Amino acid sequence: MRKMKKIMSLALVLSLSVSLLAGCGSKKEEPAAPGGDTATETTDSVEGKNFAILVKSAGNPYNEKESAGFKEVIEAAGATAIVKAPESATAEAQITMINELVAQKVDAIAIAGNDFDALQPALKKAMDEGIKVLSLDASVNSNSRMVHINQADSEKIGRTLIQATNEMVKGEGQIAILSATSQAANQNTWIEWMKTELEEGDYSKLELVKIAYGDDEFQKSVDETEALIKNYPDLKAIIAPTTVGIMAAAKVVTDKGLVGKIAVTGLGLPSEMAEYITNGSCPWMYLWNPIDVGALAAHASISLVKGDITGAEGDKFEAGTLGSYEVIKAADGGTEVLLGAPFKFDPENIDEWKSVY
Ligand code: RAM
Repeated sequence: MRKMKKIMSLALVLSLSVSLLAGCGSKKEEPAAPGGDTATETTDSVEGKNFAILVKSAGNPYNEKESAGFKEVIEAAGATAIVKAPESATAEAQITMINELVAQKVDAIAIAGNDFDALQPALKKAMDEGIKVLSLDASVNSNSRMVHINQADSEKIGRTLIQATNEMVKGEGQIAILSATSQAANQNTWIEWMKTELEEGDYSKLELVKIAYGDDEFQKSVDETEALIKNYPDLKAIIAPTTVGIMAAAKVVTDKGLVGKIAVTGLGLPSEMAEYITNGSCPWMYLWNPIDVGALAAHASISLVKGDITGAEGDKFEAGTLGSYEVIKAADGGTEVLLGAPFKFDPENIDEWKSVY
């Protein structure tokens, strides 16, 4: 735990002064990239090239941290980072922005998808024009991307959240999930693993009564939490696998004087959740470093544009201070790069982390 914290702090500090291994890319012949790109050229430098990141929506600090990590790495490589975020987390808004980026002839697009399938025509068009496309955080389907940057093992996240909740409610009672949008691939995958854990484990006295969607909007997440509490007076826990949702749920539970009666857990930013971990509304929660998710996506984007990788299984690349990564097979039939393990935040460590991210 101490070692882990040290490594993460070090990575964070170093990521602020990261210098890329510009000029170290080895030239090699690559097969055609998924998505129809015909030829992959190789280049040693990305100076002057344009790298876009398109996150789920504006006003979400998690997305802002992802974008900051991306920008830092891209600019350190002498390239330009274009940061895009639609007002709300919809596929339509992202399609408009993808089309703009294609018209701008950017070199790469890293996207946290608001829909698994709906972005395919727009992203395929981008790849047909030679733009390198990858997803991060929330994947798009394997025909719409060259590789996905996955923040942590999805099965582990889903199963761990049920095990934690079970412990918090002492094995008994009604529980609910407060998610982001109903179309988000990351939340939906985690929820599927939560359901699998509920079926496979010894949870006969736990009852999942409802999955609500706050759309990663704070007020909607507050409203949905209030509705859960009203409609299920015996509710014992809320699992929010979204940083926006978990903060909204913890605030409502706190404001209504329900600390100790309803436990909130899920995935939260330490900076936003410190007060709720301290007051006990959220006994503990999990996350990874969103700055690193963005930074890893930037390194992968650069390696794709340089032609060092195509996103094929077995591809290897250097991600600066984050270390070396390998492209592996993803559960959805495509490929992915796994950032690392999720990290647990509790009353003992939250004060050390709240200023980090
Ligand atoms: C929210 C977003 C994001 C997710 C985190 C955990 O900020 O939905 O996609 O990864 O929560």
